[in-house]
Amino acid sequence: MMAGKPELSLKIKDKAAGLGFDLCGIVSVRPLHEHREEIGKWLEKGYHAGMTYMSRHYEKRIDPSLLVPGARSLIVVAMNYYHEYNPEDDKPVFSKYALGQDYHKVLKDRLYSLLDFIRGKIPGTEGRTFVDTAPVLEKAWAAKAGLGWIGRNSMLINRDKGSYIFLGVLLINAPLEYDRHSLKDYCGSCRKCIDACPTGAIMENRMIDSNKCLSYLTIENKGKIPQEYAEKTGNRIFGCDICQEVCPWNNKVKETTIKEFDPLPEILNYTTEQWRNISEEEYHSIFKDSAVLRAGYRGFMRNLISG
Ligand code: B12
Ligand code: SF4
Ligand code: SF4
Repeated sequence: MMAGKPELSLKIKDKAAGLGFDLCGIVSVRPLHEHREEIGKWLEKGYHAGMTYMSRHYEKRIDPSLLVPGARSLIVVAMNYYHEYNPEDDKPVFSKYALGQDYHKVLKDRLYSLLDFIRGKIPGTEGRTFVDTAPVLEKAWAAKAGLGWIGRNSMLINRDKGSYIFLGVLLINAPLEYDRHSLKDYCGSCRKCIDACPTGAIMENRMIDSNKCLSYLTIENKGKIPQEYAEKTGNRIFGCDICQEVCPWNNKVKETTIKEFDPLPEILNYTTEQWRNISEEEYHSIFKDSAVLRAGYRGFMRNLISG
């Protein structure tokens, strides 16, 4: 007998937990008209910097049913990637999300398993998985699904898990029982992230000016890093975690148990000098399964000499 909707939603959440996801929420699909104006302004003002792909598929970003015809339910998951990582002075700093294997694949593989599980319960279910790269407002959906709130640093933060969590979305054409949450903000009067950001990239509306953000400048940006920002990178060579490091909600978070996120030995052991001497071939071999490939060899080398 097919499970009823509330029972099925619970089973999906259990399955998600069994697959290694720390959080899972389910909401019904609808256009996010309330974010239309803000996204428009963000793009108009050029806060997406050189990420031209951000300005494409504007309508799809607002309305996920344009991504999966007949989409009814949106399942949002989060996975902890936190590792204690305090490299010594002679080593460069990678942001924590890039210490292990590429999260896109790690999350997507598990989301496909979740989709298979749902198909076993509701035969014929059509669905798509999204992790990072598609026009889906992952943080806004995660907040709506009750996974946390959007902090002043623009990150989705959960009271137990903090913000070192990846987000992923599974969009399906079957109806489910949905979570209902009131949206609460737990930043209070804190402004630590805004004060700590070395480049002033965090705006008052909880959005980021990518032109100033060291994460953008060291990863997505293909050109030179403007001198005024290059000076602020210090020995950070791939991404930036400063606005998460200072956040009190990350003080007590536990390390991830996902094996694929174990730091690469080279990241833990190579000195800045050693990194400066790697060939393009070595770069591709070390980072073959890593998100660090996103910077490209030239970008990676540029980051090593900036600062
Ligand atoms: C573009 C992008 C970037 C850009 C721009 C950052 C930004 N904040 O927009 C750059 C390159 C700078 C970047 C950096 C980083 N990123 Co990034 N990035 C994205 C991406 C692909 C799109 C985000 C986006 O649409 N931005 C455009 C603006 C318009 O949207 P927005 O900030 O999401 O704002 C909306 C919400 O905040 C919402 N909102 C605002 N207030 C409120 C209030 C309420 C109540 C609600 C419901 C909603 C809401 O409305 C806004 C739109 O109107 C997402 C993946 C995805 N597809 O969503 C990952 C994503 C946001 N990034 C992620 C990560 C890990 C990072 C870094 C930590 C990486 C690093 N260590 O270097 C940094 C963090 C920088 C920071 N403080 O935000 C994770 C964040 C996980 C989390 N816990 O939040 C995501 C979700 C990827 C993933 N799948 O896990 N990123
Ligand atoms: S990631 Fe770094 S540069 Fe970007 S907003 Fe946070 S602290 Fe500022
Ligand atoms: S540092 Fe403070 S203001 Fe910033 S996100 Fe964390 S709690 Fe919110």
